[in-house]
Amino acid sequence: ELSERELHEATVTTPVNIAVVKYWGKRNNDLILPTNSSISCTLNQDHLNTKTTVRASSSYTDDRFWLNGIEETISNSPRLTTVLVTLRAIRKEKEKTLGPLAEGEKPLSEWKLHIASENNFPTAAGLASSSSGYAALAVCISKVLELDLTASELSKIARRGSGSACRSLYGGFVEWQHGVDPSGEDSCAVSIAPESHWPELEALILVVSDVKKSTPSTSGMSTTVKTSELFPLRVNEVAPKRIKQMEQAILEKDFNSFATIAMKDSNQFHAVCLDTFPPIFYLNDVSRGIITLVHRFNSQVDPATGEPLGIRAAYTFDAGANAVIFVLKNNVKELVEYIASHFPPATLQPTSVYFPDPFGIF
Ligand code: 2P0
Repeated sequence: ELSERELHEATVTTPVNIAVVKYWGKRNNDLILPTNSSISCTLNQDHLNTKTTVRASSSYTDDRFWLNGIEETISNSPRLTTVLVTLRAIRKEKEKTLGPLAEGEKPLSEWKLHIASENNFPTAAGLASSSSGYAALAVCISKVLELDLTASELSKIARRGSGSACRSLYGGFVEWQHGVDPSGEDSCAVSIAPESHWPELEALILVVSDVKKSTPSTSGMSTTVKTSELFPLRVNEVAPKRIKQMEQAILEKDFNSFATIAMKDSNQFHAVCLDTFPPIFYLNDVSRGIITLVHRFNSQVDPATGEPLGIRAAYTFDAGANAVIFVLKNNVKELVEYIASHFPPATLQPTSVYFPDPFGIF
C-alpha cells in the first residue's frame, strides 16, 4: 500500500477525430510537422475512445506501458519516449519553482510511470486509433505530473506522438494549422466551432474490416512525399483552398458544401496514395461499393415532385477500408435502411457497425 505522497494516478478518456480535409505528408518527420493544414470532426467519446490510466510511484523501478492489456517495450517507441521526455522536462522546470523536498524525497519528475491504454475499437485499422491514443497519453501524464498546460500546449505535445492526435484535444470542429516555424511552435490544433454548433450532424462508422492496415500511415505518407507527382498540386493548391471552403461550410452549417468537400478530399487522398510508388491501397471492394451507394443515394429525386433531393450523405475514408458517413439527423434512418438493403449483414459485419451520435447513437 502506498500513501498519497508516494502514488499519483489519473485516468483520462479521449475521443477519436475524423479528418474531412486530410493530413497526409510531413515537412519534418521528427517533429511531425505537416505539409498542409487539416480539418476534422471530433466524435462523441462515448462511442470510440481511448481510456488511459497513468500511475506514478516513487517505488517503481521502470517506466512500463500496456496497450490493450499487452505490455509493449517503451524504448521500441521513439514517439512515446518523446512525449514522456517532453512532459518530464516541463515537470523538472516546474520543480525549480517549488519549495524544497523533504529529506530523502524524490522529485515527481524522477518517479517512474506505469501506463495502461485501451481502445474500445479496433486498433490501427484506419479508425484513427492513434489520434485518441496520443491525446489521452499527453493529457493523462500531464495530470499525473501536475502540469497546468493549456489545450494548445497539450496539442503540440500530442502531435509529437501522432500528427492527427493534436486535433483530439478539442471537441467539435477542429483545424490543425500547419504552421511555418521550423520549430513547430505554431503547428497545433485550434477550435473552429464546438460540437454544439451543429448538433444535427451525425457520423456513422461502417466497419468494413478490423484488420491492421497493410501500410502504416507514417511510412505511407513518407513514400507519398517522395514519389507522388500529384502530391505538390494537393499541398500547394487544393488543400489550402479546401481548408478555407471547409471552414466556411462548417461555420455556415452548409451541409452541401461540407459533404462535397469531404468526399472530394477523401477521394484525392486515396488518389495520391494510388499515385505513390509503389502504390498504397487502403480502399477495398466494399469501400468502393459504399462510395457508389452514397452517390446513388445523393442522386435520388423526390418521388412526388421529381426534384433532386440533393446531397444528403458524405463518405470519408482514412488509411483503411472503413467508412465514416456524415449525414444530418433527419436523414439517418433513411440512409441506414438504404445501406442495410444494399449491404447484407455478411458484408458489413453487423456487430461492428457503430452509429455514434454526433455524433451519437440514435
Ligand atoms: C488524418 N490520417 O488527417 C489523416 C487522413 C490518415 C488519413 O492522420 O505519422 O497516424 O502518426 O503523424 O496521424 C493518419 O496518420 O500519422 C492520419 P503520424 P497519423 O486523420
